[in-house]
Amino acid sequence: MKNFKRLLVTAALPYANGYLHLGHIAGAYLPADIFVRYKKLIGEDIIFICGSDEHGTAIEISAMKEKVTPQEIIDRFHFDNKEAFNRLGIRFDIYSRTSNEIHHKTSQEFFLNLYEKGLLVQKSEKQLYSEKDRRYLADRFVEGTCPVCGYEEARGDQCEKCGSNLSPLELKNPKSKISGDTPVVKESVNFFFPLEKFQNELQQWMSGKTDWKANVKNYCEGWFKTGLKDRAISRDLDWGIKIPVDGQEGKVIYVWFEAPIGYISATKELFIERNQPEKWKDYWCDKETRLIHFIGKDNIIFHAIVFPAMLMAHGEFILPDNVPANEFLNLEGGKLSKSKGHGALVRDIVKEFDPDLIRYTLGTNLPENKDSDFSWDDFQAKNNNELAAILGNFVNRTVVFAMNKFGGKIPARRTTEPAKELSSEPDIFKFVREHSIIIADCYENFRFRDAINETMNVARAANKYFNDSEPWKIIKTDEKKCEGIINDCLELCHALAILISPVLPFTSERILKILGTDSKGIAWNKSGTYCLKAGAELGENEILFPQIETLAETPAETEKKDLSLSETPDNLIVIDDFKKVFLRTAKVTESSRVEKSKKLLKLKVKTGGNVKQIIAGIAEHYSPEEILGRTVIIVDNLKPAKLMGMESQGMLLAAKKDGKLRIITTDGEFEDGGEVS
Ligand code: B3M
Ligand code: ZN
Repeated sequence: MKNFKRLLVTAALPYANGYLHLGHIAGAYLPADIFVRYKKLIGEDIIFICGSDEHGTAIEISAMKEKVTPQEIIDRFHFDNKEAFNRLGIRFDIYSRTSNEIHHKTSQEFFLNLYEKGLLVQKSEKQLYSEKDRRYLADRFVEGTCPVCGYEEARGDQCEKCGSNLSPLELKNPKSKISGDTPVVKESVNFFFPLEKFQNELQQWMSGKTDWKANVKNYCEGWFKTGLKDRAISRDLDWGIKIPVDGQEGKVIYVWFEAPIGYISATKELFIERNQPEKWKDYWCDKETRLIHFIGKDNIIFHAIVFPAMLMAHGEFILPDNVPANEFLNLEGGKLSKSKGHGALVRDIVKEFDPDLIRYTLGTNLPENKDSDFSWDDFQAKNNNELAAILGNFVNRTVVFAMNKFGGKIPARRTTEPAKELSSEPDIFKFVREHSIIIADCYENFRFRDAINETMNVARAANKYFNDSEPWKIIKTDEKKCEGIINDCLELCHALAILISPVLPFTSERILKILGTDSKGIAWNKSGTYCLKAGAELGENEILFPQIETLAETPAETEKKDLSLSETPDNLIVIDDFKKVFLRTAKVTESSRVEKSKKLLKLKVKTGGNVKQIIAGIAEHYSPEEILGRTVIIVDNLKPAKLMGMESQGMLLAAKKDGKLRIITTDGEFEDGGEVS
């Protein structure tokens, strides 16, 4: 790949007429933020641009519905969304707004540039006009009957019932959404951008983009196949950016023409704030700048085709180097469940969960190549089984050991001059350095899910190093050696703080604080090297990821969660961990269905002299009779849990065969109460 001098990263400008939800975050903003944070850590020159998209009919309609001005709407959502991003740790260099004067000016100059080159054509088109409202009724200002399915409340741009794309003129019985008036057809002259003219140049340019994601390329190829058509770029509206040409009163620039220009305006604004008013040109006009647009898939056409064509037409600006668009995130199988009291809105969720848990849960579920699913249960599973069990556990056990045995100070290294005796470092340091390269490669190629998994593998390896080194034993015989081990482990905490920081920036800061240091001067290539000062005081310890108890309310939900909790956590364990689990043979002495549950059976099992109650999620695979009298294997020391109000004191071992759950039985072989190891 070409070497660039600097990077310009943009994330789609959210419309300031609604609150951000998790789908938005997973589509564009989280991957962009992770990428930018990683690039900053490797020391690249990068700026990250975003802001509110504050024009368009959707905003005018919201204002009308609430009987307030569009300005009130955009102010409300601009500041709310800005705050939501902030709470999630999504750190733009600037979060601007397209209502700013600088953007109006920049867009008008852009428009004029094309106009003066004679590139914009004026065409007369039929439009709906309301005499009563004294205005043309663009897109969503009209409602009527869908010509395809007959739905009576179809919008002028789309039928929400059957999904057909429509134009206002196609609606039967059209009505103004403002007054209910029946509009008439009138001619209106609008400006068109000659997209058709740019098809060849666009196709040629895109054929060089061999590293683009397949989903983006395929989508564009579909458009090329059908053939690009010229697009109207003016609208008969009040709210928006005025057309900078005489005789255009009552018209504004189409929102999708000016919104991407917002990236340029916001960059100008950023450098005015930084007192370098000319510097924006380095980012937009120099071929040595790499421009990347992070967006969701519904915006591909505008970022990979229309805006590049506009930039080609203008001629003074660079074109995007990549447009790594994501697919959609489905929430709870497509439905946005508000019934549980948790909406999918960021503003609500950040009140309830650690922002890093949100980032991690979304990050491991990013819809990178296809739509992905997200459920509320994921929060619990990702927190308890991964963040707490692997990462939190490693940091905590290391720090607690250092607190208890070495007086809260960083103990001495295994050699006095490790730099000169690199071979004295344990193998895991090399593993960490190698992994930092693997993870970096994932980030460079927009494979964020893989990057996160590889990062967690480093935490898994760190736990294994702790276990294998057995510091709790070594301390009894060789204190010096033990100091070296704990010093290594603290360095591994430091390395992890670096490697996780693009994904878990808040946790990274917290780990560094626990280690008695901070993020000043951290860099990607420091992970897997010795960074801490022996003898320095540690900070205060804290539990990074407290356990999350089941969030369930309804029986169906309780059941679903309890079943999901019995899944194997995705982490490696060592033999000592396994030894903590007491497995025993048990005989099923009573068995019945649980009322109102399709999945649960209530069992009594005998293990030697003991009788236990187990609520098992096997009713879809076994009748109560089938299981009665069998000798099974149970987890005997499981903390009791309540399932649908009944205590369950253990768990049966089972395996899947052809999609069916089969209980592991030892019928006839063993008595009940036998220890399994
Ligand atoms: N506001 C659409 C959206 O939020 C639009 C993006 C503009 S990016 C220049 O999905
Ligand atoms: Zn329809």
